[in-house]
Amino acid sequence: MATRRWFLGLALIFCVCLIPALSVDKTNFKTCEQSSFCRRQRSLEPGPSQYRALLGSAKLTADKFEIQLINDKTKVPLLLEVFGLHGNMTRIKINELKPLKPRYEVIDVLVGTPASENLQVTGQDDNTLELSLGDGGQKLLVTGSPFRLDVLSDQELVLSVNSRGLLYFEHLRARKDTLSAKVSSAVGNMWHKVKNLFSSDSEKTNTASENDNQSAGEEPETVNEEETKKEEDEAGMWEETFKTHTDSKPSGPSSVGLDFSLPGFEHVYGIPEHADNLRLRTTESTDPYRLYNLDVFQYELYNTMALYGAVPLLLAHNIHRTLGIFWLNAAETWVDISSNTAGKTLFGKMLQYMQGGGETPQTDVRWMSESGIIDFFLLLGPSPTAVFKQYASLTGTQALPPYFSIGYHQCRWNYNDEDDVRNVDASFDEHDIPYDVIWLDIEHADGKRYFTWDPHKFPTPKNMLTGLKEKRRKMVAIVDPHIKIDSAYRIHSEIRSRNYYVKTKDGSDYEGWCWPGSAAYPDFTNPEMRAWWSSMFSYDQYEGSMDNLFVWNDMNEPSVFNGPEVTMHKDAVHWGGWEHRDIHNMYGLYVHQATAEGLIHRSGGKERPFVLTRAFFAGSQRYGAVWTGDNAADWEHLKISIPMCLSLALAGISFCGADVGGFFKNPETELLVRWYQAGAYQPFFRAHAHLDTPRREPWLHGQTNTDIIREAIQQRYALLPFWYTLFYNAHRDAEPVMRPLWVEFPEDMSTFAIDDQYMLGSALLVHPVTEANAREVHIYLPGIGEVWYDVHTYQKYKAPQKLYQPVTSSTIPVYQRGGSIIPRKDRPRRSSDCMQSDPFTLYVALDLQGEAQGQLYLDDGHSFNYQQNEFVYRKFNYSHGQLTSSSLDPQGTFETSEWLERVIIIGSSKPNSITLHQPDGSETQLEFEYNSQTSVLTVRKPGVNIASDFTMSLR
Ligand code: NBV
Repeated sequence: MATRRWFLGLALIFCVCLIPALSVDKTNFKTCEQSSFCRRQRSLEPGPSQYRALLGSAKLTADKFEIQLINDKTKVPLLLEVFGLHGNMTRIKINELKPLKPRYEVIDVLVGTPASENLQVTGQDDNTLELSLGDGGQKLLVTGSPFRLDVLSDQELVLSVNSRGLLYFEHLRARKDTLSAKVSSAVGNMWHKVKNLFSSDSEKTNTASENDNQSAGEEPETVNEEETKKEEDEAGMWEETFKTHTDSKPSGPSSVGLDFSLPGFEHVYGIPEHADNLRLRTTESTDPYRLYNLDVFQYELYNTMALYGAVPLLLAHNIHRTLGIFWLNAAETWVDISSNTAGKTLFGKMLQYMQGGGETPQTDVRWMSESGIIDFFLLLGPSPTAVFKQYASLTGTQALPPYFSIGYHQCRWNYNDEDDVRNVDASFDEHDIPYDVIWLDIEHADGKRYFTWDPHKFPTPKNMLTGLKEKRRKMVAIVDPHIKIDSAYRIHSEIRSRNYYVKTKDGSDYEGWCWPGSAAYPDFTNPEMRAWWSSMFSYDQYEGSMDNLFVWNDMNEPSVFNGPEVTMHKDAVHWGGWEHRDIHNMYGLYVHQATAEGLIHRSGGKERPFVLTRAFFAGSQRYGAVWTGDNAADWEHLKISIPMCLSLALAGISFCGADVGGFFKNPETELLVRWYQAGAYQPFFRAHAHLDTPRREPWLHGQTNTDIIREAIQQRYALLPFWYTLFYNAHRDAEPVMRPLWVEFPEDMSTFAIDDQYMLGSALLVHPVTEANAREVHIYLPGIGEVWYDVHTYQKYKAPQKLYQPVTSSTIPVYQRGGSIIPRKDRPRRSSDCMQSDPFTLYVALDLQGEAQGQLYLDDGHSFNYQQNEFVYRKFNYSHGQLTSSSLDPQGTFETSEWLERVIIIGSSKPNSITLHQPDGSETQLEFEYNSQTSVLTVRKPGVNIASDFTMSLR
């Protein structure tokens, strides 16, 4: 039996590895029609809601407003709770008033309990209640029958909930047929039994189990059994089969859904991860966007299929306002989007009437989740930055990465052995190409037993790591969450003996097939399991590891080769008795969290971790970087890497990148070179390749191409101080590092659908070449009354304009915005660490008023000491011929020897003299050069310490 399973496993691995790169096998993944709750919900069409809000049950307490809802058909009562939150946000929860057993409520995603504002009932008539929503001047109208919610801001309708009547709530129930009636009547008992599987933790179980909604409001009407029975005759309510897999659905139907109408909005974004354009499409004639973390082999582009990660945050933007809807649910979720329905809905009509005619655009969004409760946050902006801050106040900001990790990473599946690593490392030096990290994939471990090393290929990992350390470089090794079932493997036997594996519905350890053969899956939802996993990264536990070894979590959707849709069975059971169904989209987040905490733990809490993850959820930004998984060496995949990372950035995850060169297939040289050029301007910059592809390190493509790749990587390294400052701003203020043009130009409608170019911070506009044989690219330079400078030629362009930019194979179209100042380090080195004490050059690009501003953040680049104020945060300001440097945060105490070597003022006129004034009163005349053709002034050797105040005056 065991041999047969092995054979099957190997056959599977063989198929996965060797199938020629074609395209995704869609039959492996469910359509909405095949996912019974999606089918059921979608069959409910817009119309008057079946729900009524019982206005008499309304209750206002110190921190919330609550009211009961009743379904007029089934008579099942729900409880709706409204929390007005600080900072222009509202949270709304809808749960059953008296669920048969607790329904799952997401924990561990929010960074804390959001602070509430006082709500007030400010008006009421027969069918409506008006609430004022705290500090933002917003009102919430609760309409009784049919039930709906409307959010108004300064008398203007911003958003409506359930205005299309799509509130859908499958109450938990006992199964009606005789055989399973017994099963269902025992549901309550079983719940406690299942909990006992996790004996050591039972008292710590998610407090959702202690929910007590029983006391709220008035006595509900009796449940209409007949209606409930009618519903249940539908297939898929109590059992669902997909291909050869049967989902036992022990709790029966439990899905929830709701619609949101956004009058005045035509552009919606977010809900990563999909291989699609930045602006979300309407899904009236396709499947909805799906959020269900999956290992999709050879994913297809421009569609709504699910991928490895999910962030249930949608943003809407128009010239007046940006808002966000954060749907906090970790179960399989589908999102339908429709638009131009103004006139069809009551509110569209109302708005049209209020605005005096003309068809008002409207977008409607419908969320559908398989289980849990309805729990959503309305982030009312009104600016893009305000929405980013609101979302970050709930889920946290991007972790500040260690400095090395924003350099270049060299990866492939696999670097074969220690010699291979040494040779690749040496070749970078031979070819004068900077890099920071070399990566090891699954073949480095002993039989895919993570935390170990193959004794033949990697017999002396510490020697190897020491060699890299001497070059001031790092290594990343993969640690996947599927654990080989092998009693001689310590990690496995410890997890088993501690009872930390995910369970099957019958209570045994859940087993599936993955890279090591038969594998089990640690239950990362269990905090004890996470703490134990973290402890495995200590130097005395992870043998052969050193402080320059970092980690990569792959396959953490989780990927289960022989599971339904290549993932875990939904009826598998986690800590606290929750079904995998309830927490699926969070599994990867928990793996990432436990790993990142492990790296912090091994350093005694001192050092910042670097962990890359493939699966993610809301909040993953707190733990490190994300990449877009197994792309392919195609031009279209290069192109899609931009909107994919932009969508992630909008959803709080700034540290994003795509495999440079494409994972599957062999890139033609031109594509590889263009990909390096594009990747150099994306936040996470790593080349990676499939096991079966020929080697493609940067020096293998002829001298000219090596030179172009070197140049792209060197440009990345020169800009590292700028990147690091952007990451600090993301960490501190929730500003996306890479951002869509509309974030910077929110009133310019022509930017709203652009996703082949983007901004880095507010200073650089990047439009990578993503076409074969390109001779020119079409670039849109936005901003009324603004100017842009080509960073290579300093040529000045007035905006707004559409620019036809001729390109050669070495061109990367990048423009610095007039009015910005960018710090760079222009001396090429072996690695970022080697640049540590190098001097800075400031690139000052003047706007039409002759002004410019910029920032620089620096610290030790690796520890948490910045949290004790060991940082430098400077502001540069140029106006009226004076450049001043002052502290942006005087609390910063970091001391550095880094100094200012040069200032380049772009768009300048020629001065007669330049004087440097320092705080001690000294004045120094500076040398300079002026190029009248380019209008560029180069000021030589100011020589001041970069952390000190100074003024430089041009006369
Ligand atoms: O570990 C092998 C690969 C890895 O190189 C890749 O980056 C991951 O996305 N892994 C997937 C598993 C195999 C994919 C065919």
